[in-house]
Amino acid sequence: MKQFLNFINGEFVATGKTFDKRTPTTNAVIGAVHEAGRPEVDAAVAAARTALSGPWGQIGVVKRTDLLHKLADAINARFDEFLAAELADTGKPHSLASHVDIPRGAANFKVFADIVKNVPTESFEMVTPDGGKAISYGLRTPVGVVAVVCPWNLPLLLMTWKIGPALACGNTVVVKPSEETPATATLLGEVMNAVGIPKGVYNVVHGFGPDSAGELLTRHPGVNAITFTGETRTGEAIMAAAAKGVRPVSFELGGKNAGIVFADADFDKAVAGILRSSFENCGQVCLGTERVYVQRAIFNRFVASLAAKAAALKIGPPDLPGVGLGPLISAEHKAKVLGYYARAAAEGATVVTGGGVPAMPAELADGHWVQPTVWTGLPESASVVRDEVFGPCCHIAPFDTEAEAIALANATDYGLCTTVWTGDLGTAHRVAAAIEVGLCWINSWFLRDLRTAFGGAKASGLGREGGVHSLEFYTELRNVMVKL
Ligand code: NAD
Ligand code: 6OD
Repeated sequence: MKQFLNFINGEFVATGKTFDKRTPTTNAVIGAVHEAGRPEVDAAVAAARTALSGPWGQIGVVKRTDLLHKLADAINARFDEFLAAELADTGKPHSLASHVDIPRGAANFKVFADIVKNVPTESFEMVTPDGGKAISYGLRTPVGVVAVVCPWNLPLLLMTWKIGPALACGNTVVVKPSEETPATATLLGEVMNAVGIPKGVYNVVHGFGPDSAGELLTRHPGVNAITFTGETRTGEAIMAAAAKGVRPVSFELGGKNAGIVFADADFDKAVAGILRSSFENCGQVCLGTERVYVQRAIFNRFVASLAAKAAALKIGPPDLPGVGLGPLISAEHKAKVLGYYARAAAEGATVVTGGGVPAMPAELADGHWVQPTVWTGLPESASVVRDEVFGPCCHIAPFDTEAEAIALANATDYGLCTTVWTGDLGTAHRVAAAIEVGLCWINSWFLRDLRTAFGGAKASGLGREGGVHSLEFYTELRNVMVKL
C-alpha cells in the first residue's frame, strides 16, 4: 500500500495517524495518508523559517531561478510518474492531465523564475526642500514563510501556480494539499531533493482543514502569509485565522460563472466552447460555466445541440479511449452533486439530458460517476442557478437584449469569470466592461497566459496573482530614500 508521507526539512516523515486515500474510479483504497499534527506543522514551519535566512536567502536571484528551471525540467523528466499519480488521485481523463495539469506543473516554475529575474523596480529623483537632491528606489524582499492551502480539482497545477512565484521571490513554503489528492505534492518532495533545492524550502503537511493540518498551519504564528484556493466558506475561516497577526491572504475561491451566447456567434464554436467550460474535468473547475444565457433566436437549437453533445460524452476511467468525462472526486462530493440534481427536478427543471447516475461496468460500479446534465426552465432563484454545484451540469436560460444578459450574469454573489460568444467586437468589449468578474473570455475559455492577472471579484476571491501581480503578494516592497 502506497504511503503518502509529510515532507519536512527535506525528509519524508511518517506519523502515527493515517487516513485512506481512495481512487475515484472504483472507490478502492490506494494509499495511506500520514496526517500531520501540531508537532509536524511546527517542524515544517520551523524548517521553512530556518531555510529563509539560510542558503535559500543567500543564493541570489540568478542561482535561485536557475534551480527552479532545473526543477521544472526534472518534473518533465518524471512526467509519466506525475501523470500516473494525478490520474490515480483524481480519475480525470489522461488526455486532460497530460495536456493541462502536468505541463502546467512544470511551466509554473519556469514562467515565474523568468518574470522575477526580469522585473524592473521603480526609482525616482527629487529636489529636496533645501534645494539638494534625493533619489528613492524600491527594494523587493520575500514576504517570508508562505502557507499554501490547496484544493483537489487541479492538484499539481494549482499548487505550483502558488509555489512557483513564492519560491522565485525567495520565500519558503509549507503546503497543505487537499486530503483528497496527496500524491503529486508528495512526489514533488523527491524532485526538490534531487535537483538540490535546499532543505526546508518546500515542506508538505498532509491532513484535513478544521482541527487538522489546514487549521494548524493557517493559525501558526510562524506563517507570514497565506495563499489559498478553495471554497468561499473555507476562505472566510482562513481569513479569520489570518486576522491574528494581520497576515496577508491571497484567495482564489468559488464561482457561479455565466456563459453568454449571442445569436451572431459562430454557433458550432459556441456549442463546443460551452461544452468544454461546463463539462471539462467533470465540471470540477472553478472557472466552469454552470449558468448559460443564450439569445432567444438560437435558444432551442443551442439547447438541443449542447444537450446532444453532453449526452454523447464518453464516461469512464482515465485511459478509456475517447473518454470525455471522468468521475467526481469523492463519494461525499457525488452525494452533494446528486442532491442538487434532485433539487433541480423538485424545483421544476426540464431535465434536457442526464440528471442521474450512468450505468457502469461492474468493476467501476463503486466509482463516483454522475451523468452530464443540462437543465432549462428554472427561475433564477432556483438552487442550481444560485449555488456552485461543482459538477458536470448547467442550466440554460434565454435572453433578448445585451443589457438583460449582463444583468442576469451579474446577479450573483460570485464574480470569478465569464465566457462570451459573439461575432460582434463591439458587443464583446461592452460586455467585458460591464461584467463583474476578474476574468472575461471572449470566444474562448480557460485560455491562459501566465503573465496576466488572475483572480476573482466579489465572493470569488481576494487579490490577483499571475505575472508581476504575483510579486505584490509574495514580496514586501520597501522604499529606500537617499538624500544625496
Ligand atoms: P475546500 O475549501 O473544501 O478545501 C480546500 C483546502 O482547504 C483543502 O486543502 C482543505 O483541507 C483546506 N481547508 C478546509 N477547511 C479549512 C480550514 N478551516 N482551515 C484551513 N484549511 C482548510 O475546497 P475544495 O473542495 O478542495 O475545492 C473546490 C472549491 O475550490 C470550489 O469552491 C472551487 O470553486 C474552488 N476553487 C477555486 C479556484 C479559483 O481559482 N478561484 C480554483 C480551484 C478551486
Ligand atoms: O490556470 C490557472 O492558473 C488557475 N489558477 C486555474 C484555476 C482553475 C480552477 O479550477
